[in-house]
Amino acid sequence: MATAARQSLKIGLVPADGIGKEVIPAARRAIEALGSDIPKPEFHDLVAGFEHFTRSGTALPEETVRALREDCDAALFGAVSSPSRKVTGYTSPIVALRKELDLYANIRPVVSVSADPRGKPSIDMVVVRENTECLYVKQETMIHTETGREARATRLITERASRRIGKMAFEIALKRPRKLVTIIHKSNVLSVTDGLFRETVRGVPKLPEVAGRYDNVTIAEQIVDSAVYRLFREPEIYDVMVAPNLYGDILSDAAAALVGSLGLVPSINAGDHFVMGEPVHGSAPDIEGKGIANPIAAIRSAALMLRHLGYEKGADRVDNAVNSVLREGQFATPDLGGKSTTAEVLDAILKRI
Ligand code: GGG
Repeated sequence: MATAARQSLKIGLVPADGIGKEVIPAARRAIEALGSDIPKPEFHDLVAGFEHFTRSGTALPEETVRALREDCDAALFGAVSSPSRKVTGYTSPIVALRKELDLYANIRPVVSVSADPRGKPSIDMVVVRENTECLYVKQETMIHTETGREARATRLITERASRRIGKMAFEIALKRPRKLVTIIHKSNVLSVTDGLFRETVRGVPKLPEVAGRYDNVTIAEQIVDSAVYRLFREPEIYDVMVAPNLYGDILSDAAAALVGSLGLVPSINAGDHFVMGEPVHGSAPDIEGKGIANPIAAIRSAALMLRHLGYEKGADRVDNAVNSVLREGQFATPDLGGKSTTAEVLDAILKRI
């Protein structure tokens, strides 16, 4: 996304549930610390989430969607605690928001921090997850049969969505040294749906509108179960992984284990006209309100959002500050084996920005 000459940067903040309410304010502070390296930020506090649903009967108010569409240049979303059972009238606001704003790509870099600031990270991959289709279209039905209940779900894979997520993966690969795209699928079993995904992504470099553009990008593919196995055995084989929604969701959480904690891994939900940063972690109800949530994934998501908007310098300052804190090791929240609070980690990062 090219940098527009903006006087101000209007950022919607949707902390939503649980520790989202603790880490999104931390990300806001990191953005504010950047001063003139970015246009003056203007924050819009917006509501969504299961907690909001229990209070008001709405998980994603129309006003939140309208404000994001009409008043904001970008957004940060925290986390959501959808219940594991069906609740009448409730649907996941994050899944809905990705669709409403057509944020079709969930881009999740998983990168370790090397001890030497000039060293190469041992883990360095990007999971590019299709964000609007697959089982997340949430078309589920239940019927009662003679032998008991029978539940069905529609899994939607379209050529259009597979093509655009494929293009996104190839564009990301172009900017990386290894330029390798691995397509994740299960088309040995799901030959129609995953078959279409695999074939369409493979076909992206042959599209007339990108003729020659991806000639230097290598394409590999991997069946999803073996991809998970190899992710843990030999993570260095991956560069950019592109996957349908559900596999991408699972793979990126799994990959987070390779870098020490889900509390470190950022993401953006990107479309052609809007970007929304979002930590990969969930709402973590077990630690909510204790002040010990790791703010790094949210802060890195803010950096990723700024980078996507073209504010490289600001994004670098945030990422470098986070990397210094992780390298120094003095301030670490419990998920990383430390005893620091959210506020202490945030302060350490702000001092280094
Ligand atoms: N920030 C990522 C997040 O909230 N993950 C949990 C998740 O995806 N939940 C889906 C939901 O609760 O609707």
